[in-house]
Formats: sequence, structure tokens, C-alpha cells
Amino acid sequence: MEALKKKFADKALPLYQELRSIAKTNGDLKADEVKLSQVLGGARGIKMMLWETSQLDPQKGIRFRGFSIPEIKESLPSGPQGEPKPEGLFWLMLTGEIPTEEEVDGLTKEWHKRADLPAQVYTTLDSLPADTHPMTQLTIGVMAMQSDSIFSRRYAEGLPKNEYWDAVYEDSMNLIARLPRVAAYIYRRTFKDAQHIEPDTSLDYSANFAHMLGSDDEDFRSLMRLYLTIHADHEGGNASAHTVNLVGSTLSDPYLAFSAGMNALAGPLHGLANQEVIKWIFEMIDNLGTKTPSEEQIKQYVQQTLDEGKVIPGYGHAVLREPDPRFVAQRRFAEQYIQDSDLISTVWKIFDVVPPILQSLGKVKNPWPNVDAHSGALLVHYGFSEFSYYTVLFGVSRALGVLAAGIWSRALGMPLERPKSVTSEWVRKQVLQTTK
Ligand code: NMX
Ligand code: MLT
Repeated sequence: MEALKKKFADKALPLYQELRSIAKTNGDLKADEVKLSQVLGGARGIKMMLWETSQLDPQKGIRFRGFSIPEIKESLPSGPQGEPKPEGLFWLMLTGEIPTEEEVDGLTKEWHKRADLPAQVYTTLDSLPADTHPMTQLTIGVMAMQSDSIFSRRYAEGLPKNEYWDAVYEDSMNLIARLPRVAAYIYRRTFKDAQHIEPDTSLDYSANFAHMLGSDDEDFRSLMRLYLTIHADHEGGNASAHTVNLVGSTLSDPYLAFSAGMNALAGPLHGLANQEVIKWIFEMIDNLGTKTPSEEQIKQYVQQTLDEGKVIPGYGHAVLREPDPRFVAQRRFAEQYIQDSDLISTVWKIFDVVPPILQSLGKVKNPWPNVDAHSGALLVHYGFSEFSYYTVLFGVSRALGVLAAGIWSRALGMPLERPKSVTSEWVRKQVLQTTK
């Protein structure tokens, strides 16, 4: 058994026993109380699932197995310029331990070994019109591999429950290994006249992905390491993770579950916001006729967007109540690696202008920037200006978190997810009962 799989099994199987015993002895303890405002308000804050890989604090932001982003940057094995390798984060999410350089190198090699795509992925993608949205291409590309699922095959052969996690682990490792090839293929066929670039397996996961996209710039490789690390997981309740969890709980295999999650990520209130942000900034620049808008000009454009009944993309969050540490990490990256970019200066000016305006509306719970407010400007700086592609990069990263969590769910014997719904009549009755 490979080292990561063995380490995971050693941790997960005792936890399975412990949680079963907790459910038996303390199952009646309350985890939460639900208010009508939560039922009518997108289930905000309701505790209803187990998610081992990360936890989100409204003020402090994301913690991956207890580690903040600065701590991750400090502790995980990194590339030559010091940005953390996502291989290390995956290891941490599965084991709770910071891996050694050697363990991370071993994982890079393991993913290279598993990265070949079945031929039908290429033919399926090639059959799509070139203007098919890259996120649609991503889910179709993933679905084209589903016939390879080890879980599905073994389940049909009569897989016992205590081996589910093993088959899900194999599928998840294969899928993570293959995603950069699928994603790069989509990018090159859509935007670069199908001039594809062979992988370079001497590189780590992120640098090889950057290479297949078309860049061997050392700074861009570093950005990819950081990008793929910080977008990987945001606890279980976000729309893409929750979708993967829900679909996975039916024992759909990781290909089916992950592609369902990508359809959630493709929505403009979720991962597509990174595309929306840069589109909005370019429209503002066009509209104002300057690449260096003043704060006053930005204020007016923000007001115009709100007056048109639209949201300011990249701002606000369902959980966070402070600037997103993932925004801050990208800003620090820009400060360190990029001098003199009008676009990045504009992103920072928007950060100065937008929060007080959103606060003044009196209804926005979080006026601060989220992860998507910064990423596009960095990608444009390194020559990736095809913004309809950006959410695919988010998706490749998100695979690490949601698939690691899926392995946990099967190892911990999590059942079919099936919460309760109510009708408006039931809601009315609750109100009548308490006001009688
Ligand atoms: N611009 C304008 N209005 C906003 C914004 C914003 N950025 N954020 C929230 N509001 C409004 C929201 O539409 C709602 O209005 P109404 O009552 O008229 O329907 C009101 O403020 C209260 O919303 P909140 O409770 O603050 O936010 P909620 O938890 O419902 O939604 C988001 C969170 C992220 C969906 C919301 O802030 C938003 O639409 N932001 C812009 C899109 C975005 O950046 N999404 C990316 C999130 C990160 N990700 O990658 O997933
Ligand atoms: C995410 O990374 O999934 C987003 O910030 C949305 C969320 O956490 O709800």
C-alpha cells in the first residue's frame, strides 16, 4: 500500500470506531437549533455535516486541519520561491500531518504515474463547439472518464462497505492526477488553436500544469502553487463542496460527485465570480476610458452597478465577516512578485472604495473582498486574460479538498444525506402557534 493511503487508513479507521460510539452514547446531544430565518435564508450557519479537511472561522478565515494560510505557507514543503505545494496540502487534509519533502515528492510522482487520460476524453472534448464554456467542458471531460471508475466497477462486483473508502481513494487519486491534463487540454483547444503541450513529469504538480497551459515562467509557477493551495477547500458547506458531499453520499463515484460539484462552482455567486470580477473591472475601465481610474471614478461606477440592481462581484461572503485571508495572500503575492501593474493597483483601489459603500446599504453582512476579488488580475498579469477559463483553475484546486473529504466520508461510513424540507404552510403554522 502506498505511504499516504496507509497513513490515512491508520488515522481514519480508529476515528470511524470513535464516531460510531459517540453516535450511540451521545447521539441525542444537540449540535444546533434552527431558526425560521435560516430555513428561509439558504441554511446559513446550520451545522449538519462532518467535514474533516478544513474549518472556516467568520473572522479568521480558513484553517486547513488547524493551519491558517500563513502557517501553511510557513510549514508545507514549497517550490523554489517558497510558495507551498498543493501536494502537501492534500497530504495534510488526509492525514492531519505536515508531510516531509520526500513524502510530497513521492505524491508528485504518484500523480504523474496516474495522469494519463483515456482516449475518449480527447475525442469527447474535440466534439464540442469551441465556444462551449470551459466549465461545461470541464464537467463533460470529467464525465467522459467516469467509465474508468474503480469504485463503480468494484461496487457492481459486490464491494463490502468497509472497502468503499479504498476504491474512492483510488478514483480520487486518479482524478486529481488527471485534472491538470484535462484542464490544460480545454485551455489550449479553446484559446490556443489546439496547439497542445506535452506534460513535463520532471516538474511538480503546479509547475507541470503551468507548463501545459503554456507558461514556464518561474513566478507563474509560484502563483499556481499558491493558487492551487488556497482555493482547495473552504469547509463543507460551500455550494461546490456540499454538492460533492451530497452526491457522494448516494455512493455515486468520485467522477460523478466531482462533476456535480463543478456545476455548482460554475455559478456566478460561487466560483464563476472570479470571471465576473475581471469582466466587471474591464467594463469599468472601458466605460471610464482610463486604465488608472481614481477612487472617485470607481465610487461612481460601483454606485452605477448597484443602481442597475447588480451585485459587486468579489465582495461579500456567506460566512466570512473580515477580508478573506485568500484575498490577502494573493495581495501579498502581488506585492512580492509584481511591480507596477495598473490592473492590480485598481484591484487595491476597489478594496479601498467598495466596503464603505456596501456597508452603507445596511443589508450586506460582509462588505469585504473574497478570494475572487484578486485572482483574475494576477492571471491577466501573467498573460492569461481569457477570463471564462478562470473557474476551471478554481475547480482543479477545489478537487483536492472535496475529493480528500469524500475519502474521509466513505472511511467514516457517512450515510446518505437527506435533510428535511418544509412547506410555506408549515412555516405559517409555526408563526401562528407562537403568536397565539
Ligand atoms: N454587492 C451587492 N449586494 C450584495 C453583495 C455585493 N457584493 N453581497 C451581498 N449583497 C446583498 C445580497 O444580494 C442581499 O441582498 P437582498 O437582501 O436584496 O437579496 C443582501 O446583501 C444580504 O446578503 P448577505 O447576507 O450579505 O450575503 P449572502 O450570504 O446572501 O450571499 C454572496 C453571499 C457571496 C452570494 C454575496 O455576498 C454576493 O452575491 N457577492 C457577490 C458575488 C461573489 O463575489 N461571489 C463569490 C463568493 C466566493 N466564492 O468563490 O464562492
Ligand atoms: C468557497 O471557497 O467555496 C467560497 O468562498 C464560498 C463559501 O465558502 O461559501
